[in-house]
Amino acid sequence: MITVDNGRATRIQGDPAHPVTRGFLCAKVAKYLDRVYSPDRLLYPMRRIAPKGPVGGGVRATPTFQRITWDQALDEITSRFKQISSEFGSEAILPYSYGGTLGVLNGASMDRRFFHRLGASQLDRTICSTAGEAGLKSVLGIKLATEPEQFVHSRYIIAWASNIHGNNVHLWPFIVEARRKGAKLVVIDPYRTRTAACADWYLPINPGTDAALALGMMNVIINENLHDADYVEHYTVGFEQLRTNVQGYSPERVSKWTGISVADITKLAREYATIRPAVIRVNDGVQRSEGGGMAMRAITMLPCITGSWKEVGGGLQYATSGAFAAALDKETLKRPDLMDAALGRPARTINMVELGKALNILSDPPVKALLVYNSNPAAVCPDQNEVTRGLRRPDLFTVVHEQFFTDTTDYADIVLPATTFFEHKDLQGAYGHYFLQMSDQAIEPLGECRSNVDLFRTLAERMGFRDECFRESVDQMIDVALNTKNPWLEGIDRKRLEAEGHIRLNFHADKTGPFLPFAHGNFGTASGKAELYSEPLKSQGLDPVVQFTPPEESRHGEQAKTFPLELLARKADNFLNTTFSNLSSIQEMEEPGLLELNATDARSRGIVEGDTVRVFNRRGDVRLIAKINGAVQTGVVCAKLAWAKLSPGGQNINVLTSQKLTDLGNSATFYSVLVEVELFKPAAASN
Ligand SMILES: Nc1nc2c(c(=O)[nH]1)N[C@H]1C(S)=C(S)[C@@H](COP(=O)(O)OP(=O)(O)OC[C@H]3O[C@@H](n4cnc5c(=O)[nH]c(N)nc54)[C@H](O)[C@@H]3O)O[C@H]1N2
Ligand SMILES: Nc1nc2c(c(=O)[nH]1)N[C@H]1C(S)=C(S)[C@@H](COP(=O)(O)OP(=O)(O)OC[C@H]3O[C@@H](n4cnc5c(=O)[nH]c(N)nc54)[C@H](O)[C@@H]3O)O[C@H]1N2
Ligand SMILES: [Mo]
Repeated sequence: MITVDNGRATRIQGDPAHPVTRGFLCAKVAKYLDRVYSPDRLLYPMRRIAPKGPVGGGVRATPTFQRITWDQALDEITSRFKQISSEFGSEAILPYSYGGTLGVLNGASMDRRFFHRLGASQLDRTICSTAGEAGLKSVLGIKLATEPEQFVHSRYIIAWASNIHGNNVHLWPFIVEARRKGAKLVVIDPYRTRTAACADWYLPINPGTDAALALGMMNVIINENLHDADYVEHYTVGFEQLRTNVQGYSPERVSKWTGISVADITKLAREYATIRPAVIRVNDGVQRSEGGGMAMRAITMLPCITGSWKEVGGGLQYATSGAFAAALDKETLKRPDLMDAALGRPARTINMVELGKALNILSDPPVKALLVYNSNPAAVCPDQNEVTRGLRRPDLFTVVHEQFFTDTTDYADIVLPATTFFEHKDLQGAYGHYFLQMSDQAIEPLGECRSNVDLFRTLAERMGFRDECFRESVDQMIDVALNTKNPWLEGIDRKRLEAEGHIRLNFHADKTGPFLPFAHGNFGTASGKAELYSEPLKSQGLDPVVQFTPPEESRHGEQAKTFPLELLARKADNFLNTTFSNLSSIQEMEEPGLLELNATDARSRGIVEGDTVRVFNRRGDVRLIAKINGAVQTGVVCAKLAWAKLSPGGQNINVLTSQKLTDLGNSATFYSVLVEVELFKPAAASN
């Protein structure tokens, strides 16, 4: 809720009537006014007048850019796009977007229509969670989850690779309530997060070994007959194959990989299966490893064999977004059929994680233009040196639609000013709960800012695209999104959302009561059952049950001889990926530029707290300050994501991460990274 006085927003608050967020905001959004009215906001279209690349860590435009009008900017963009299309084909143009706004319209609607009609390359948006989604769906068929409100009924809560306190605070009060009633909170994470610090039981795990742990737990559960034979019989397929498979994962074997003791693995399995209801909050950390898809697959099997989906406060929560994907008409918002008009076929697809390759390795056609919005790839993409090498290409025409002068605008030919969510209207789904929401426009756009929807509507008009869909207003598009026959949307329309702000999807005729998506089967798989054996995986040449394969870039792989430390290239508790990392009021809450390491690893390298260290591998190096705080075990180090240009060497941890993809879902492997650390010697360092 935003209070506006004389056209200026003066206050932002949580909505006390919202059953999940319950009137409080996370620390960063509580300071959102600082972001909207920051003196560093990008307010006008600009054109580059200096060579590409960062200039002295600047967060303002000068001396790199010169102000131009929207007309000049649009003329230049459309003429370059037309020229590139005629010379190289329209697929030489690549959109690049991700999580800037998750609004339904400003996230994916007019932009997609525009690029489809243009015949541009398609972007495979894999940077966050596609491995987890593929792993989860291989079992459940659909991305549904235990709703947060049910956690108060749980008696055993496992936070598995899930930094609830830092990244998902709105779930926390439900856990506090459950614990007041006696629930136990277990945290499985290689990093001692804020969540781990206040858990009842913290199990540090070796990075990338979660599939082994889940298989070990199933070994104990099945061999001790703690599974729910009735649920398994009615609602799963492949249990016998799973039973055979888990025999290879005795707690003794699993202990060697995971670093968790045999006694603890056994105790965890027994407690999870017998203290009911038990819920698993598994999050993305588990799937940012080479074997992340199979890890999520293995973990997802747990509530399917214990039958915990039947219980209020049982089941598993990864993401609830599958409900919105099923209910809303996203296809009509995006209009993929427009590609036929442009090309007569679907355009080629480029994986966003492999931007470095896409920009540097000659493909047919080569990428000659990049339009970035909702994203800061120069900072968030893995293998940053390759990304910035590509972005530096003088022949690459780069347009960036942004709110700030980010690491990516440092390489833009044209920058365009973007609105914040205060300045445009949107429909919002969610991935942590089941409420559909309307976010109204609170204030007029600052300066000459335009929303993503407006930008792409205008670009379509300038390109001469005459299709009706480009003339749709925001309200018309919201109506399109809501106009499905899906029963979950029954009785929900724009007018009601405008009046009520948020409405829970209708899972029941009486519209209330807990949602138990798989209490009676109803899985979204081809068999309609939880697939412990998967024909689709088999046909892709993958293991149809689930196996644990140690990541190559881990202590188990060959490269560990040269680079013995496993790096967790994590998110900051007070930033949102790199968003907010440029605001001083938020920087105060975060200590940036640290390398957290264990005392043993520090000592053997002659490093003491506060030393400047060089962290390096074959891909690059970065300068950080050593912090020895017991957050990680021997063999693991940790550093956090922020704007690259704010750090002393002008680089962030993504110079160390790789473009290698996960086993399922072609996602990024931000947490399978080997490095070495040494004291920083100015002459020896390359930055
Ligand atoms: N404050 C804050 N909140 C955020 C974000 C942010 O940047 N800052 N980002 C948002 C976004 S885009 C996302 S996707 C979500 C992600 O939220 P989370 O799913 O919580 O994702 P991560 O922080 O990537 O990872 C969670 C935890 O997994 C741990 N981990 C790393 N490797 C492993 C492993 O191999 N095994 C296990 N068991 N754990 C491992 C990490 O140490 C981390 O504590 O958060 C959202 N919320
Ligand atoms: N090392 C490492 N790298 C990571 C991760 C990690 O944990 N470790 N996490 C990964 C994950 S999970 C994710 S989701 C990605 C996130 O990658 P991105 O989505 O690129 O994340 P941000 O850094 O938040 O950048 C979003 C940008 O969009 C801009 N923006 C916000 N709203 C709007 C809008 O309405 N319009 C336009 N045009 N722009 C807008 C913001 O100003 C911001 O600069 O990063 C990934 N990268
Ligand atoms: Mo993400």
